[in-house]
Amino acid sequence: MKIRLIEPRPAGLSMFDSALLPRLGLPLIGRVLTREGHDVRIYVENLAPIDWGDVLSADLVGFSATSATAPVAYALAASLRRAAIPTVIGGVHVTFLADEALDHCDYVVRGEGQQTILELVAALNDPARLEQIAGLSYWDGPAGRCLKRHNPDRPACSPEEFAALPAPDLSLIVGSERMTSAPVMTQWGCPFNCNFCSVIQMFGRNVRARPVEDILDELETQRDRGNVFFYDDNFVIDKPRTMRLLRGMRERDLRFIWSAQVRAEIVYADKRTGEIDHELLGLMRETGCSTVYCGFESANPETLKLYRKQQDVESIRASIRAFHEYGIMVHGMFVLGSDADDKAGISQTAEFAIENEIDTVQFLILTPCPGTAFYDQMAAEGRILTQDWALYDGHHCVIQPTLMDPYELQFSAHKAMARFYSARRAWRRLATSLIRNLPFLLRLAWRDVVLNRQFPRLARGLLDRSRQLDAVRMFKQRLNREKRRRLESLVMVPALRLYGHRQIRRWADQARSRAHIEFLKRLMPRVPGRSGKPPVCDRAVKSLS
Ligand code: B12
Repeated sequence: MKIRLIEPRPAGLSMFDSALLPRLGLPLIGRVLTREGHDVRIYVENLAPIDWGDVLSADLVGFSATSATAPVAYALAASLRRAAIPTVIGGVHVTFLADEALDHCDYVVRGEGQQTILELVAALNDPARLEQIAGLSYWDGPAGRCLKRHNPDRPACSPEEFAALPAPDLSLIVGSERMTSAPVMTQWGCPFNCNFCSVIQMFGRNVRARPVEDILDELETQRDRGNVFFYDDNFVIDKPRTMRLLRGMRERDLRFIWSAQVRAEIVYADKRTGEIDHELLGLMRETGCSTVYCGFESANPETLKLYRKQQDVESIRASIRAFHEYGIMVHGMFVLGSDADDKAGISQTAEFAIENEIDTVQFLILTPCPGTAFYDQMAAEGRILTQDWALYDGHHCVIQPTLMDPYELQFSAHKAMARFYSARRAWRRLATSLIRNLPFLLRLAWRDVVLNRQFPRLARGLLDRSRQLDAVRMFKQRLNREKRRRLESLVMVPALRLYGHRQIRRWADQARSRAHIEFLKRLMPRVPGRSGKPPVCDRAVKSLS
């Protein structure tokens, strides 16, 4: 059967536009389908445009959607359905809103989809078998009198089944060579219970981990890429296992520059005494860890409690210090707008990030993703402002906070980002780094740029905006790991900060952001302050635009 799979890109600009990375659901599903002899191709819109000629001749088209990309996926699926092409959709959003998704698609795969899709494809010519497929939602009954049917949930795959899953087939993705890193996932699930996160509802708290040897084998196949991003929601859950993986990388001489999502307290050998785990950090550094993505969430202890984060502010500080001591960059992920956050609190969080010298940050606005405890709470309290899912990307305020107006939350989060990503701060950091490392950079410029036979191609690429990323990648591929690592640590942070600076401005300038800001402003009470002036936010928005 000819099957085409699509991961649509979200509408509008976001801070993640430069991350040329797919989610791994479709490559995994692609792998299990090709093993059964099907002809599969995957389009990840962020990586390459969709070839509609190819898609329109498929026997089945599948979509993967998060909340923010669900509206685009629905629109595409609805138009294919009108062309009488069967469509199926899966992913973290539709798992919890299958009824909604069926309005646009023929089939919805809820939860983990790798087994359900095989059963669905096998049953397409025999609709009587559909009702036996766990985790499937579909239209049932004679034409004109169809009803939505939701079969019972499919239990999450067992640790043994998980361990036996094949590695996702990235080669099925059109444009996979443009990926900025090799994405590798070693575990599914998260033992924690943060109230805004949909991972626990989707993959459970019972963590399943792949055998270390299999992961090392998968890494062997990615040697050419140079960079690896471990997608685990929490890369260090079972420390001895992580250490075995890292030692295995060292033994097999897998020289990657890698990054991963971790929690702050992994830096401790003993949290009670504050003793730092030098062995783990040393091994991370030695095996090429360049950046950790840390879900710090907030510098406000009350907010951390409300999020059920099980983390204190001191651990955040200690972890930044410890990672930096080992030359590992820190990307701090914060979620703003809890019931304990006010405007001053948000600006303190921005100050905290600057003072503690976090390298890069994301200040996202607390968003109620369907399926989460937080969504249920917001819905029950009538605090959801819009169900335009395209706005559920952490860049838009879609709830009524308690200590602020929605507009104030939107504005404060934007201001926090703009403050952190100030151009002045970025240039200052670049200048200091360049001066400190001048001899190294001059050597590099001479040996690896001027004497590089591909210099003319490289120069042309760097001058052409649309090919800059490819040119940078081509250049990096020529360097050995130590040089690449040093260069990245020098240039990466200022470059990302300048990118952030530009992207924040572009975000605020685009029509859909302005429309949302106007929508939030209309929700503001129109009572002038005691001075008779308009509310502070009204004045503030002028400085935004
Ligand atoms: C890697 C990753 C990223 C990458 C790549 C992003 C991309 N291309 O979307 C980066 C870092 C750029 C990123 C950014 C963001 N991300 Co992100 N990200 C992830 C992460 C950690 C892993 C994704 C993955 O590969 N999972 C593993 C695969 C196997 O799972 P899967 O894709 O869901 O597929 C399985 C099932 O869902 C199902 N399935 C899925 N699709 C389909 C399709 C069909 C046809 C079928 C049959 C089945 C099926 O079967 C698959 C196998 O079982 C997830 C968390 C997670 N554990 O999933 C968050 C996650 C997807 N991200 C999330 C969010 C919110 C974001 C951001 C908006 C904000 C942020 N976190 O900083 C941005 C927006 C990015 C964008 N452009 O849209 C949320 C989405 C929640 C929601 N309801 O929308 C998640 C779930 C994290 C969370 N804590 O809740 N992200």
